[in-house]
Amino acid sequence: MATTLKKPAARRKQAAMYQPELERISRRELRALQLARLQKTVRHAYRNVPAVKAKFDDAGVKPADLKTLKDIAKFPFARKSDLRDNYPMGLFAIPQEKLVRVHGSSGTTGKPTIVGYSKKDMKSWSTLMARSMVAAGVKPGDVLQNSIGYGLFTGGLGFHGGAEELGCTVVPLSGGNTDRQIMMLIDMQADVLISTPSYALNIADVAEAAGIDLKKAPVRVALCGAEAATDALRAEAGRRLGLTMIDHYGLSEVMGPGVAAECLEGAMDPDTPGGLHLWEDHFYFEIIDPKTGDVLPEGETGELVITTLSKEALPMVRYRTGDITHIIPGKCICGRTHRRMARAKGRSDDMLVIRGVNVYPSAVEEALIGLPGVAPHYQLVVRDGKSMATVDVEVEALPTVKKGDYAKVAKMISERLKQATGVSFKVIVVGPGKVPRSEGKAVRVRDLRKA
Ligand code: DLL
Repeated sequence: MATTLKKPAARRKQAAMYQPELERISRRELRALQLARLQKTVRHAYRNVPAVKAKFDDAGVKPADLKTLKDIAKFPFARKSDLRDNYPMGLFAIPQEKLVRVHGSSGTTGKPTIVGYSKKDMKSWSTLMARSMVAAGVKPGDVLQNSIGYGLFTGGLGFHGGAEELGCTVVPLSGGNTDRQIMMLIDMQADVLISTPSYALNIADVAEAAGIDLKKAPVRVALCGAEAATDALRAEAGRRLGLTMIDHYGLSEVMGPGVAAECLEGAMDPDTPGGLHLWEDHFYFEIIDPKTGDVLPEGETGELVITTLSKEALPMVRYRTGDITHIIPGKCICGRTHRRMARAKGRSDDMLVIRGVNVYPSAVEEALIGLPGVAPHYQLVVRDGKSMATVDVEVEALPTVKKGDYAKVAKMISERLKQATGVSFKVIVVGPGKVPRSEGKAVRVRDLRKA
């Protein structure tokens, strides 16, 4: 009679899931669901977005050509420029009366790229965010301090919707005013902090300078994302705040946060550093060679390309994210069947080519963090040079380092960077607080070139 019941011990081991039937779906069922949704998305975009129809026609493909999942490779890519060329709402597939929300890209220059949501899109988004939060160990009733920007940026309101869907108490602070953030974390006895990794580090700095030990506060987990951050930076922020950092990935063009998320079990497992479950029932993921556009075999590193599988307002077919990552082979210990991607290294357009060598700001971060006397705050400064641009690394010294020793510290950093990246950087060591602090996405590259 009791044969269908699992043993209590086995049941206790199961990771908490928001939608267990979808999160543990068999790969076979998932593929069938993906194909049906992919065909629907491609048809919907072709029928309702003239710019998509023109592009498919130019490439000589029709929705009916999509018979298997692999057939998606026949379809043309979508790029950020498509959104710009059709600004603000030319790629939307539903009439404006059916739109319930718009958001935008976080670009700081020029016009933002505008993205939209139907009522059903909003429901899918908040459900995926709730799913991601439960994967991070968040429970209904938890107090969440949301320190990610609200507004056109998808971060603040994306997490907000998920928290309400799950039944959490949201403290909607948005980014900035760090003293107040610290006060509220303590006064509201927040269980969860939501911020970018660089802002979490800024909060730790400001608290420590004020003599406040946030490790004693109840906050146990930080839901972090929106920017590339190395394991070293995340570990440092986590240690100083006394919490576990969980990574969330997403982009406005296909939804916002909630596209991929780390699970608590995986984050605690030393064998799977930085794996984020790709929510494959709502998105179809490919990794391509950024130069040739060819789809790469599973496990190889390349550019992540995403097709939405449920979006009504803005269906996106083969969107080139610019983010460099790979699929982690094998199953996750949490029991979810959705594959995982490695932490995104940064956008291909963040990459600097220095005297012929490709350098990501994250490689510099990796090398810097943890060096004696060096604070985890840095910027790469690009200037016009005689024949080509020069890139200097500006790094902050810890308050314990005497000014007279800055040159020695600079030499040590320069040697470490040369070893790690193969590039000889000029390193400028500056005093505490001199590198601008992040209140959202950190600015890692300061481009001072005139053109
Ligand atoms: O940053 C959405 C988001 C908000 C994700 C809050 C997670 C948390 P956009 O402003 O459109 O959307 O920027 C998207 O940010 O293509 C990546 O280059 C980068 N990015 C986002 N999350 C991560 C992450 C939001 N976890 C762009 N790791 C993406 C590395 C990330 N890069």
